[in-house]
Amino acid sequence: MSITEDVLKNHLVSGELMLGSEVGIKIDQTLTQDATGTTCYLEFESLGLGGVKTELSVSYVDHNTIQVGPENADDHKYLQTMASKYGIYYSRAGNGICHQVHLERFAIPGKTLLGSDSHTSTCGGIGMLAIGTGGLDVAVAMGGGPFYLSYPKIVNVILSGKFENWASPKDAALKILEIFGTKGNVGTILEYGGEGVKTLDVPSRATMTNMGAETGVTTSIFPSDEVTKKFLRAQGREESWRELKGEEDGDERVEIDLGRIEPMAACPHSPGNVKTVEEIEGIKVDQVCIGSCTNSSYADLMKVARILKGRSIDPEMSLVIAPGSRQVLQMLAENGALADLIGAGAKIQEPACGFCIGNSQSPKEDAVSLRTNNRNFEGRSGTKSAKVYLVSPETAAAAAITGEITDPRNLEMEYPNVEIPPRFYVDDSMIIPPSRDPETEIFRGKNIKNLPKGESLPSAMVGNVAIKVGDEITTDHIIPAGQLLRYRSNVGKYSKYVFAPIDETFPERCMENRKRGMNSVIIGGQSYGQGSSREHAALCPMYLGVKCVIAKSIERIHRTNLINFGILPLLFENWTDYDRMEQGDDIEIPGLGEELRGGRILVRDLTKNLDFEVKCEMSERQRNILLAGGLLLYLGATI
Ligand code: MIC
Ligand code: SF4
Repeated sequence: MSITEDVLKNHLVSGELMLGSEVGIKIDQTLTQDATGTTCYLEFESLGLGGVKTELSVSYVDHNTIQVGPENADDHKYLQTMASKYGIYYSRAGNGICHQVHLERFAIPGKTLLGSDSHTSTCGGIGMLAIGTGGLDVAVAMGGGPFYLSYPKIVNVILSGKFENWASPKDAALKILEIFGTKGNVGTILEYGGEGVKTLDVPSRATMTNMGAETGVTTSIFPSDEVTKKFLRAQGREESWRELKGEEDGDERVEIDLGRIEPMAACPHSPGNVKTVEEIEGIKVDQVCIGSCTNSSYADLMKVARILKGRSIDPEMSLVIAPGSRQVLQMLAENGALADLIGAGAKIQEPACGFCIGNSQSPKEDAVSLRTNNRNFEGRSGTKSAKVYLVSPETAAAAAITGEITDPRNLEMEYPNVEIPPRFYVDDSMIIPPSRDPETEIFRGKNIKNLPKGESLPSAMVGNVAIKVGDEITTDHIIPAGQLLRYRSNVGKYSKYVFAPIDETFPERCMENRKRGMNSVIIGGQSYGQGSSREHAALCPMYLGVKCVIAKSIERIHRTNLINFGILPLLFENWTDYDRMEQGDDIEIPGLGEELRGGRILVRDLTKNLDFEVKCEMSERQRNILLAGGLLLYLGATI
């Protein structure tokens, strides 16, 4: 059996272990972060589920820590009181990025983890089946409900050899992106194996499973071996270790020789736009940002500190460093590496998502910014004209010194090899255990508004195409984060920004459609909804009256979010129908009852006088959710 099959089998609640069939699995642990958390906990409350029923649930505060105005801090207080009352651990702002902290302090090989963040897959590095999804699915799992997924295709990624100096796990993650691309991988799990695995410590493995999210796979998982045991021991958690090894007999196989990996970069504006650093050397760089849940571990930042020690950054450079956790920052402070970073001219940020989500450190107009994070979608940095390249910490540090994209092999210094310490600095005092006191009063700031209510699906529908977009539209296009993150708890206000980076007039058109008694429809290209797990990319369109998305393909998490909020996800059977449709077309879907069962339904473009079929393959459960008007109504929530 493969590791994936083993873990799925041990957690199976419903369904058959057969490629493509919908299986329900028991969730052992959940995590939320504050930007998706407030909505998730509002949903949890509306479901009236009482306390959490998982083995462990943690609420992290790591995204909205800028706190300009009271909204963020009010949300934190809401999260803290919710956590205390319902049995959830609360990791305070300043304790670090959810994925990094979870890996350090809570992740357990062989267990399942569901998180309201797409990079929950990070804990796959320790051998967890760790899956990112929308907040509503996490709310249900916290209440003890199963999580449903399509039984995955398993791709064995067999690693051999070991990295040459200056090649790193980030470069391997980018190699994976070069091989798999950012689309067409829905319903797949990457399972790592081979002799090369032994050469990678747990944080290195986690960098690779983290960025697996960018390929669109369900998750990625590593075996749990002696290296895993060593990491857990160093975290003072050896008792959580268990061995996990698989048969390496999945549905497909890809072989990678780590010894042949070179320094790589994802060029603007997609993580899939991969080149070798050598190919782009010499481009002038204005900003370097080191951190994020991909590359902010102790070893990552120690390497950077060793490269920068005794040197100064380029005079025109802005260098920003955000450690992944308080553990990392504390260790850098204690061993003096922090002084080396500061001495070289780095701006040290708190351990949080920070620049990665674009809520701070936006570069200047037209800047070239080199970052160690995982996404470089246009405008995500907060500066639309900026060109963001994703690189390893080593390549980032090299550019900070030279002021241009530099292959770190050309630095003419000895490679700063950093081993996992025998003992990490452990202090969990920023993680508050729950009181489970039912009398706890929940704090609700003025910015927390009630969740919008869905509507049940009509048996036939008329609608208007409010927007037609191209391929690879990300959730950052659908509902941007950055400065707008403060409105995550206020759907009415946040909805004014749906599709803002593409077309600011979209919400107005939806409102006009509503006045005409029309539903709104979105037409999408390939890989619609890639990127984040933010359910606001479905919730806000629902609020505006969007009832249906017809696309060439839709990414996994976003598709689930659409269904959870009662929006029909339909796929073009014939892609030429996409070409024929236009924004402004009125459409009719004459049959939405029994027809949904057949896997195909008829769409009529009334403006173009065109009839065509679309695919609507879904499980009976998903169909019932849609008919009910979304998962909350299906589960009888009080909204
Ligand atoms: C991201 O990296 O885009 C985020 C912000 O972490 C999101 C979650 C969110 O939008 O709050 C994610 O990856 O799911
Ligand atoms: Fe935070 Fe960036 Fe990781 Fe998302 S990708 S969880 S914003 S650090």
